Amino acid sequence: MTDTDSLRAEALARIADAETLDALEQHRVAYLGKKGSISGLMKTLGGMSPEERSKAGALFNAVRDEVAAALATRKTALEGAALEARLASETLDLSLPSPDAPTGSVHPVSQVMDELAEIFADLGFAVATGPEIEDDWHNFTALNMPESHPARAMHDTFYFPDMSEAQPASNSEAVGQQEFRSMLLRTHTSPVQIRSMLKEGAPLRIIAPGRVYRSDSDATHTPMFHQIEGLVIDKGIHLGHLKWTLETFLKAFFERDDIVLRLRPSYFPFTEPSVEVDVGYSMEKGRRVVGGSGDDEGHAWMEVLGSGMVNRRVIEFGGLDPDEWQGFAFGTGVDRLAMLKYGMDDLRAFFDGDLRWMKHYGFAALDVPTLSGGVGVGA
Ligand code: 2NL
Repeated sequence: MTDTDSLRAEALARIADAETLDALEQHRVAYLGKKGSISGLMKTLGGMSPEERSKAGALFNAVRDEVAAALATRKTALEGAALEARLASETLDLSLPSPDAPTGSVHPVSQVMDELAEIFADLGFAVATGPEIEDDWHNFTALNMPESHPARAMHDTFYFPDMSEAQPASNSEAVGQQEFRSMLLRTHTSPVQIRSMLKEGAPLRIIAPGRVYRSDSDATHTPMFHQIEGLVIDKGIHLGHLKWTLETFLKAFFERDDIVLRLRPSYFPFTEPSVEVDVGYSMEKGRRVVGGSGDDEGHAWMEVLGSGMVNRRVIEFGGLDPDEWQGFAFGTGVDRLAMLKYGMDDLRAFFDGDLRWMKHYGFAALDVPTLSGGVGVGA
């Protein structure tokens, strides 16, 4: 018993004297560790008579608990002292100016995409997305461009190598036993809308923004660029709906009310009739927009959109009955819209990744376009 008392006294004294957390840990191991002296005491219980064991067991347990509690108390005290010492030695001067942290910026294309999504969300359009690697059925055939159609050649398509030997097409909407679907990089975002028609049915009100690819490269064309298309399918849709929607969109996007539209007849295989849309603004009001050219009445006109009433055949390819459902659609280049609105003059610089250009034309991360705050915050 006296052995136990002196072991207890020695342990408590050493723990109280421990100066560091390391020293304290060594004491814990020496007393309570697997091979520690208090653990050793516990092992002697096996050789005792039942009466002895219940008495000694209670005592050993009490000593063990007391030592464990002393270790915890000392540990808290040492940690507290360490923190006090650190706080005393480290200082922070809150009056110093903040360091020059590098800030990123939002690319004009991303900014304009967000502006477009915001404007069209307000008009009830959902954003639809789809694959950039497409098959020629969704990219061409369903858009009323059969294999022989000259518009296919006009699109300068990037085709993937013919994998027909390796991977026969499994899905065969328009594909016979012996035919295979060639894969390509989508040349417009129209296939996204075909997929939406097939999947969601009608009525439908969507915009499809995204990357598109054409094998074309010069001062005004890059092999990858951004397009946004819109599609409305419902009952009794007519050209008036198209004109109102595009006028409302363009006024919101260019943030001016004096915008007038000029609709010119055009041709796209997927719309009938097809309409090219020019936007006109009064030149007296100032604020020139890049690319505009004047006419006799002091109006400047810029071609901004292609559009039309969805061709009946395309509605059929979308799995709908064209006698029941009609629609309008439009498409335009996002990069071009960004150039017109924010005054960039070289498309190629968009994709050079030059940080000086980004610093000049980029947007602050918090310039989120909102209809209440204005969709186009100053660049
Ligand atoms: C342009 C013209 C256009 C469409 C795109 C479309 C999509 C479906 C059905 C019918 Cl699913 N039309 N899209 C219609 C007219 C014009 O784009 O100049 N794009 C750069």
